[in-house]
Parts: sequence; C-alpha cells; structure tokens
Amino acid sequence: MATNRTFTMIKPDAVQNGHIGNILAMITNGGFKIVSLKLTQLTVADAKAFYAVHAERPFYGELVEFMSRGPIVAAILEKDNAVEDFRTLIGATNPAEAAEGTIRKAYATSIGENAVHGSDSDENAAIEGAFHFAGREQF
Ligand code: YYY
Ligand code: MG
Repeated sequence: MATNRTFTMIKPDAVQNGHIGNILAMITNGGFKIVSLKLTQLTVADAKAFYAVHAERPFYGELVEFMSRGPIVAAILEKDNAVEDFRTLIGATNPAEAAEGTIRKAYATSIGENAVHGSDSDENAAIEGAFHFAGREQF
C-alpha cells in the first residue's frame, strides 16, 4: 500500500454513542479522503490478533473484550503524511491528555474506551488495512 495511507477504526464506544457521522466529518474536514469504509464487528479472535503486539500488557484482556463487544467502523484513509497527521487528529491515547480539537478529546471517555484507532506506522497501516479489506475494496 502507498505510504500516504493510514487505517482507522471508530471503536465500539463511539459507534454505540452515535458518533459515527461526527467522527467521519472530523476526518474528512481534516483533509483525509476515505478510500475504504465498512461497519463490521471483530470476533474475540480478531481482536486478539489485531492487538497481538499488546498481548503481554496488563490491559490486553479488557482491550480485546471491549473491541469485540459491538460494531466498529473500519476505514482506510488517504492524505499526504497520513499516519502522522492522523495521529495528530485523533490525539493522545489518554483523553485526559488529548489536545483540544482532537477526536479523542471530543469523544473518548477513558484511556481504554478512546473512540478511535489510528495506525502508528506505514508498515502497520498496510497490515491493518489488509486485515479488514480485500484489495478490491481499497479504492
Ligand atoms: O495507538 P493508541 O491506540 O493511541 O495506543 P496503544 O498504546 O497502541 O494502545 C492500544 C489501545 O490499548 C489504546 O487505544 C487503548 C488501550 N490501552 C489501555 O487500555 N490502557 C493503556 N494504558 C494503554 C492502552
Ligand atoms: Mg497503537
């Protein structure tokens, strides 16, 4: 995948709280083009695999339970410098530390239930995008 792409999920808390539309608006207003998009749900096995890098962390069990508990929106986004610019748009992992104007400042309720995911590298953006979308679903 091109390095001008990143991958995001609107997490189960934000979907359940009715924030899909507002978060997609913040994403597109931030200059990101949506090149893949779907409403889906992770199984427990999916969530374990997606977050395998965190398997040894104390929050892993809660993270897997949370991420599989309801629907999510998965999307691939395109913009120059997508990975870094999207991390800026979503804000700090802990919403108490997230800057004004960020998605997590607006919609995250706790460090665990923090509304959105954003890939942390070009390599992981490609892996995470391919986890959710077949090539024919990436426009
Ligand atoms: O990339 P980002 O989502 O900002 O944080 P990560 O350090 O990759 O952690 C992934 C995910 O795990 C985070 O979004 C919430 C959860 N988590 C947690 O529940 N408690 C922590 N102390 C750290 C992360
Ligand atoms: Mg991360």
